[in-house]
Amino acid sequence: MALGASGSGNQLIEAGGAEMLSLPEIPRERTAELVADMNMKGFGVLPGYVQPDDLARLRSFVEGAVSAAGEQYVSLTGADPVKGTLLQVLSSSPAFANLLHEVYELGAGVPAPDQSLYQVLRCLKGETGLKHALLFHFDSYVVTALLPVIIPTEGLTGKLVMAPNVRPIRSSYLFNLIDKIILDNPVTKFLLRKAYRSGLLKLTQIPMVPGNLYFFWGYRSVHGNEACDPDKIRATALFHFGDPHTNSRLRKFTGRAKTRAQVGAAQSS
Ligand SMILES: O=C(O)CCC(=O)C(=O)O
Ligand SMILES: [Fe+2]
Repeated sequence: MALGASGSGNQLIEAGGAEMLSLPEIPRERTAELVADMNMKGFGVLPGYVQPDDLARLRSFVEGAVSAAGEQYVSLTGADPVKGTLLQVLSSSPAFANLLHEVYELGAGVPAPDQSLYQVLRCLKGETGLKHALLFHFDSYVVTALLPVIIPTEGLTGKLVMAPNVRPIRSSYLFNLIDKIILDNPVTKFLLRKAYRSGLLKLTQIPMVPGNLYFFWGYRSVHGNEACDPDKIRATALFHFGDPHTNSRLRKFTGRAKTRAQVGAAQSS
């Protein structure tokens, strides 16, 4: 369903007078459809979430960042390195945070925790970009929203691939850690890559369209991206929300408590 058909119009969002971002308002019924798609197909899409003009400016920013990295892989984590861009405006917009909270609540059936969004701009290019293909993993956060910024239009386009919803939200960090140890080791990763490339492992393939906003249960789904041509840029902005294990003493003990989203610092502040 096209967003324009929701009839609710766009909202202009301003950040410090610098950037204006025009975002569609998503009615709750549309969010419920999105969540149903995430549960049933593995992912939901809001087509044309970001306007072409906004996207064009973001594209120039990415090209600059990749050029500064010597036309190689670069990832920018948090709001600071993307200050003044649409990505910062987006992650600090209450409407955007509310959308992720609503997805969380409709999916998890419990109130959204008081945590900020964790954002990453991930740019693949060159040989180093290729090294980031098919690195299958679970995210640490329940909801993943993915905005493709630049996607190659021919050759290897770097589709998102996933085995959706293969695990529940674990009741304890220990079970989550066991899952991660099983998946996050070089042997499993190698075997999964091999099985996928040989066609033995069938995964849901999602072609990426810049400007669309894709949602999936990153914590519950094994996922990664296919390779993209090393001479082209593939850039995706990721917004993660809802870390179920912030209070785990085990995580603090094992030193994996690098809490990247801030707890008790909701975005709307
Ligand atoms: O860029 C992508 O398509 C996915 C990246 C991802 O899953 C992640 O950064 O957690
Ligand atoms: Fe991920």
